Amino acid sequence: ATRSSILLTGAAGNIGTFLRDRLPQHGYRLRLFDSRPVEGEPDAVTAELHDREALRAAMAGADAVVHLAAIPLEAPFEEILHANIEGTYRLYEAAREAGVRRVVLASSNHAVGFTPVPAEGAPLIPGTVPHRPDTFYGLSKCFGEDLAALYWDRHGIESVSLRIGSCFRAPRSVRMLSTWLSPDDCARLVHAALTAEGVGHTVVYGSSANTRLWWDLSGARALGYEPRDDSEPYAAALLAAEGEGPQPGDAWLGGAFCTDSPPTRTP
Ligand code: 15L
Repeated sequence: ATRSSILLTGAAGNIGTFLRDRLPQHGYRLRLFDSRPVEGEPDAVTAELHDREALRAAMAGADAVVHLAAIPLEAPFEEILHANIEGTYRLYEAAREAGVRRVVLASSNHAVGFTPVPAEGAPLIPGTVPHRPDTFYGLSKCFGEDLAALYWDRHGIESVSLRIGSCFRAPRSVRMLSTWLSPDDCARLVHAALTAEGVGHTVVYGSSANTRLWWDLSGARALGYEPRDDSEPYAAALLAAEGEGPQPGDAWLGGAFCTDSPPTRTP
């Protein structure tokens, strides 16, 4: 069978690097795109999403796009506007022009960051809660989800928007015991989002099968995602290091992003 060809934007980034290492094992051929050079990948395209010609050339013949490219933390509004909001618009326009049928979009828990953390024993947060962005960064992810909906309703381009939790090699805080998405589960989730049929425009949460999960993974499971990892083995060490006392922002899903000093991009 011919392997499908995926345009991966943000290929040099944190999640991009995880997916570069893993998606080929799921049977994909990758074309890499990033504003920064991708280490060890001479064929990667180094260009801005605003470079229409470079994006058009990279998109030509792709079966689908996995769109990760963005400023991944809080930044001044003008920077978010340029990179995340306009960048995602440019991506969808290029997909429409190239006739690409599916986009897997990296949204974020920060699109709903000001949603209260569920009390113990309360139902998990469903994918249908209203947008409650916690930062301009989170707002750009709300925009991305809505743009995805627009391009489905108006142009018939399917999207799966993944409200990713915290995708790192290992959880880095007590909060991430709830939000962690392991790199392997991330690849499983993206594979499911690329292959599920009839997704239209779907929004799902992306986490591993964490014991302390806050949100409902049934949307992702309906795509065929079967998480295999759980952050719980990291719990004892993280709780010992951090203590069980309250942390700034921990009443809300977005954690530190909900405080007066959300994490910002280091240049
Ligand atoms: C995100 O959206 C960020 O890009 C990432 O750096 C993490 O901070 C993550 O959310 C999180 O909520 O932990």
